[in-house]
Amino acid sequence: MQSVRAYIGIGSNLDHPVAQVQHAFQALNDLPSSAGVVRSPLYCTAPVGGPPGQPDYINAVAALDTMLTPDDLLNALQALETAQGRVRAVRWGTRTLDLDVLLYGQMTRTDPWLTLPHPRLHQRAFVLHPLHDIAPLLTIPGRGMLAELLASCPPQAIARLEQLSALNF
Ligand code: A4P
Ligand code: MG
Repeated sequence: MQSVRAYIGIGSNLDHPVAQVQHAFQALNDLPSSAGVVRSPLYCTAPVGGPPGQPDYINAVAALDTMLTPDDLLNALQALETAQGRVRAVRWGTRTLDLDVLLYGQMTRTDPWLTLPHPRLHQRAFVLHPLHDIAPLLTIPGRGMLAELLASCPPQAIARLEQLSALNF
């Protein structure tokens, strides 16, 4: 079986978010039948939605080549979230680690358990900026060119914390 390039969105705003995201890069690289290809710089981002008063997020994106099926990949990501102390209490509430499948190759599906591409990816600067850093020529199935989505997405307070050259896993 050939591997598929998947893009994983990473977010944390609880319990040392920078360390949580760095730990997640390592854990993603260690997933079975998968290898980390490149990771984005870290971003500090204002919360979008959710309860008021939550701390800023650290966000990033990782590219993986994986032979896991999309369902097995999501199961593996949820296990990593749990291993890093994720508790699902409030929708869009604070979290130690959120791992979303942004893209699995060019696959599209609308199953609520796993929607591909991620249903809100095209609206969110905290995803589009790091994704564009590592894959500027991507096309998002059903949405269009990543560079155009980035140019037209709603403004959001975000700051890149690292140089673009710091991209190794
Ligand atoms: N699910 C469906 N499709 C996917 C997919 N492509 N990837 C299902 C991952 N999960 C997917 O997710 C809820 C359910 O979505 C899962 O059970 C899965 O089967 P969750 O991780 O339990 O909860 P969540 O992340 O709170 O929900 P949701 O709706 O995925 O949230 P979003 O849209 O990801 O937003 N602001 C900043 N600045 N940075 C952030 O990272 N994140 C969120 C979460 C809100 N605001 C933010 C950030
Ligand atoms: Mg999520």
